[in-house]
Amino acid sequence: MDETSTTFSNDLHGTQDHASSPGGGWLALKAVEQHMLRQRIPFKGNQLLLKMNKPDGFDCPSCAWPDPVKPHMAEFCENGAKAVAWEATHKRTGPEFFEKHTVTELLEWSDHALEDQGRLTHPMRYNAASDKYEAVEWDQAIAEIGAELKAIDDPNDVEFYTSGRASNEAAFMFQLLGRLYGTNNFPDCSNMCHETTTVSLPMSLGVGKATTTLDDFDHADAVFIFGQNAGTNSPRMMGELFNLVHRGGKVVTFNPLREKALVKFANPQSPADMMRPNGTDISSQYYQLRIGGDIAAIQGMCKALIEADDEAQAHGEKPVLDHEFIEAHTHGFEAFVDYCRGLSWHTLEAHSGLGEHELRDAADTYRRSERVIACWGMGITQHRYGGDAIHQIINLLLLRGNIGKRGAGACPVRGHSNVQGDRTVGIFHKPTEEMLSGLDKAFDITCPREHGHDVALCCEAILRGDVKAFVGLGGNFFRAIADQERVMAATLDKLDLTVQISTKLNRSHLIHGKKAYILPCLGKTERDVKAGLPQASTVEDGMCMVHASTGELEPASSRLRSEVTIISDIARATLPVYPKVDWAWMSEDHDRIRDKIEAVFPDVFTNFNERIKTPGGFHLYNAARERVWLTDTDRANFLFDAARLDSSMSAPEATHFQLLTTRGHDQFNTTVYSLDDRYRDIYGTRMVAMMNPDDMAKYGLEAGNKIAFSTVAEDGIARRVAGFQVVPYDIPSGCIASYYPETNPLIPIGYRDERSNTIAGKSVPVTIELMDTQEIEKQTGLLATG
Ligand SMILES: Nc1nc2c(c(=O)[nH]1)N[C@H]1C(S)=C(S)[C@@H](COP(=O)(O)OP(=O)(O)OC[C@H]3O[C@@H](n4cnc5c(=O)[nH]c(N)nc54)[C@H](O)[C@@H]3O)O[C@H]1N2
Ligand SMILES: Nc1nc2c(c(=O)[nH]1)N[C@H]1C(S)=C(S)[C@@H](COP(=O)(O)OP(=O)(O)OC[C@H]3O[C@@H](n4cnc5c(=O)[nH]c(N)nc54)[C@H](O)[C@@H]3O)O[C@H]1N2
Ligand SMILES: [Mo]
Repeated sequence: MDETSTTFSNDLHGTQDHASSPGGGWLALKAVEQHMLRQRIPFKGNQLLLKMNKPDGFDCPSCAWPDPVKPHMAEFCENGAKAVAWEATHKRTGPEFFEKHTVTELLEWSDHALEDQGRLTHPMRYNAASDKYEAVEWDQAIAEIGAELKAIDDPNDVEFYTSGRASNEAAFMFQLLGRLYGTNNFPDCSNMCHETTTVSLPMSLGVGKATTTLDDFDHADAVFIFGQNAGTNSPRMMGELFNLVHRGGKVVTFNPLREKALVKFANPQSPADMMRPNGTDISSQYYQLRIGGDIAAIQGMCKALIEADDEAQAHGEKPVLDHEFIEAHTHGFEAFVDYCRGLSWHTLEAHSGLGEHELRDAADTYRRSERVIACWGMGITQHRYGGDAIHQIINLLLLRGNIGKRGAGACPVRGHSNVQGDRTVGIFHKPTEEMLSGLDKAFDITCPREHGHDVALCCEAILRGDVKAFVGLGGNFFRAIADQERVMAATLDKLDLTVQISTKLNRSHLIHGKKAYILPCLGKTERDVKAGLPQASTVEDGMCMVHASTGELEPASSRLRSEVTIISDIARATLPVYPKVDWAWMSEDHDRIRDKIEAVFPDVFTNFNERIKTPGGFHLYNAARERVWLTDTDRANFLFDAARLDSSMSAPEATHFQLLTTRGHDQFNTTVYSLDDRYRDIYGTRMVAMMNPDDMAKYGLEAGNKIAFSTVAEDGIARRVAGFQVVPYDIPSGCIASYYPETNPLIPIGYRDERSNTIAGKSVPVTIELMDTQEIEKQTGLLATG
């Protein structure tokens, strides 16, 4: 069931229609229509998309980009529409499906094939004798799960995983379940994503979230984008960039790949733009730096600005740096300036892969722009020195007072639609004492104090054999993690219990424990009626706006339960009675859960139920935005750790490549909608290695050759994945790009941002080898029968 026939339309010279077209445009509308039809949903006159991201509708289940306060007629994007269609599909994965296929057989299926079976409809229980999942009644499943969990002696042997689609209400109930069970083991998809930001941004600014709101994008003069592919992963951001460019603002992009929509974009929401064959030029400057070259690139810009400021001062001209802001609000400026002066252009060029003149040009655009926003994504966070790169981004912003002024700020672009909210309401393996005592007081309980596991620590515990049970609230843990094959092998049939609360079948259901359950739940688009009343849930977007989301659609099956109900049912079957924790009462009415959230976090969620009635919701206080600095120095910190930065800039080994693992245009994380990546002109397969043509020539490779990657790791463990077709691509020499999650077995679990443990999936050191005919034939044969 994997991709056996592959075709390439990759064309570096842009002779193809698709290759030469801008991002967005008519092709985006066509893609939405095709995708909906494939999911057997009529496109014409569809009301579904009109309800998306509207005050009275549902929040898009795709990314965390905020909704505008005054939405367009249809406030959706191509990939948001795909995410909705994928959930609203008319296909079903019921008991008849599981009856036909053993788990061993399904393990050979591709990620796309598994999820494409459609929505899960029944609770399922694994039967080891038949090696199949079989339908089970809800009550039975819940009672058995409760009995299993109760039988485990040490609560720290259980992992409670959250993926970022869970609503605030579901996440709050889930952390309460875990903590009353007795653990702070809350591995969270954020640990593979923006944990780097959550940990390192507060060191600079005292907050771990965006200091911008959408309004700032309307007032910015320039947006600098580091390692974030907006056209695919937060396409509604393209609307902001589009407007900015039409106002005369600048977009400056740093990315090893020329991501199509950041080069040119035709805005499907703008009729005039749709009539222009080439769309709008988005980035005025596009810097294809080396993988991991951001630290050097940003320091080069800072150095250029400091030099320009010296010169301006010497000539009695207006200073380049905002000395008033620096004086009043920052700490560490002098030391940082000295450090930058000491850096050699030679090193900065070698490491960034960019020339001094390019970095000076970029710095020039920065200084000419009064108000600058810096955005970053996984191209920054998923590195060993990801946190250090974030510190450099903030240093750059601080030099000209670009924090806490309208039109400027730090904008980490978060991923999952509610990944930020889940953390705010308590999904955290290192909870603060303040939060725990809030919980203790609100519920008259005693929460465990010992810190728990994040994703990396959870994987290590599984590898050591120290985990007995895994409970997943959404997501596809075993496919999204690093060192996937090793962790899967240590899980399959070895854990006592795995429970997955999910909407669709995925690989994590197949990596089952001795006892295993799949519990099917409602999606965001679906009506959630409790005690006769439709329930709204809430989410917090990537710019700290909290708002309600109400599902519209008839549920995919009458048996589905809401996440909140499932968690409450498991809690009742597992935990002793706590007089002040009435699970059933809370789960019947989300207002009651929100009242409890407010009781635990009174300053953050003051008048919670009242405030979500405002269309568009409310903004959570962000101290740095107000120039209040909750840092160790009570100021915004210029940060550089010279020794760490030095090692981050050690010369790249000539003998190996840096591999970046990224998302294609037809995927949402491990959910693969199709094998095409229209924005990179790759069709029909995801098993590709995008390589620099000079590197190909050096290694005697031709387009279409099949190669294997092997990780260069110090731990002596062999990690190899084979079957990637070479595609000549516009990427710096020494760098290769390929897709996530196909490459995840290559990433050692110890390979992560050092402060936050975030998976370093953007710079995996690999060697490559040409596959021999025998191995190719064997693999093709396997896939054909799979
Ligand atoms: N349609 C869709 N939307 C999504 C998702 C999805 O899978 N599909 N996923 C959601 C989630 S959870 C997240 S976290 C976000 C992810 O959204 P992004 O942050 O955009 O994630 P990626 O696609 O992994 O990679 C980002 C970019 O980083 C670049 N890059 C790689 N290495 C480097 C580097 O060293 N330096 C620089 N400057 N750039 C580099 C890559 O070329 C790529 O363009 O999107 C969210 N939205
Ligand atoms: N190599 C590499 N690895 C990476 C990354 C990378 O860039 N490179 N990115 C990392 C990042 S940023 C992230 S966020 C993680 C993602 O890791 P996860 O969040 O664990 O993975 P997803 O693929 O988003 O999860 C998809 C599954 O979620 C379930 N689902 C969908 N909607 C719902 C819902 O409403 N409720 C419930 N209960 N379940 C639902 C479906 O069953 C679906 O199969 O992966 C990380 N892994
Ligand atoms: Mo993410």
